[in-house]
Amino acid sequence: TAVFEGIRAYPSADNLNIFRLREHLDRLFYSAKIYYLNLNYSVEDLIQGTIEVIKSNGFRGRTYIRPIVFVGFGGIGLDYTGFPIDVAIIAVPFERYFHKSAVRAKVSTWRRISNEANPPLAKASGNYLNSALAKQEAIRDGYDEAILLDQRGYVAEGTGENIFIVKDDVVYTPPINSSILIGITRDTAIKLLTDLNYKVVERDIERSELYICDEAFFCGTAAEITPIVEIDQRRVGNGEIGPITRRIREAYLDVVEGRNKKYAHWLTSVY
Ligand code: PY5
Repeated sequence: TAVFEGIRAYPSADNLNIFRLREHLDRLFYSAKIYYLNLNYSVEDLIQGTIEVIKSNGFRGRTYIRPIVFVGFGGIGLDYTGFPIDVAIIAVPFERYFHKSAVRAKVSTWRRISNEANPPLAKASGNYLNSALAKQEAIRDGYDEAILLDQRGYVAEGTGENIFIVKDDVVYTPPINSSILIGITRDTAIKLLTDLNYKVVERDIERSELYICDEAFFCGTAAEITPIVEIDQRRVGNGEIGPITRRIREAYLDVVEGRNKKYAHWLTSVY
């Protein structure tokens, strides 16, 4: 019984910076709250703990951080009232999640878990069994990633990423009631696209819109901005990485690698 986070740290010219650490830890706390997991630590404690873990490992390159809050020792049942709630923070050197510059995706035969059963906006460990089914199916069918539809049949998200599509220079992404994790990279992408003067619309997306869009990309901490160039044996646009996807990917890297001073407040320096 656990909730967790996925966070990245990136080297800049003179430091290693954790991207939107506070927002990730805030989400960890609200995921925990949903499952009645009451931590004896504050966000401030976990910020310090995260920095300490990276420092004591001496990491200087791209790093992935995985804090996990879990029910500690007490018994084997589901009534964990009064059991200790433990936290572990793991950090590992980590470069790319997808080992390709652009990916091919398939709409999964599995549906995304629903708010009526396992709320997707809590980043709970159990949610990833749904993701694992979809991911394994996609990989075994020769694709790189799966796109899950929600219980209503609208596009929800990837197995570990949010999704955006572009049509006629407008950018669309599924709304928060479409069984998604409210991604911090999604929020970052919306802000950066708006800065670049693109119109971003949060609305339900039909499966068939995936087949007629000009561009599509996944975004997430691990995936960063990953272009999607094929969906269900149909080329996205002309099958090349599109111009808006290219721009947002560059803008994202400028921010996380410390080149965009406007968003310096999103970076927590380790050293
Ligand atoms: N949707 C799901 C289901 C996710 O697991 C993730 C992140 C996202 C969206 C994007 O959220 P954010 O932008 O806040 O990272 N996935 C984790 C990650 O570290 C784990 C992937 C295995 O990217």
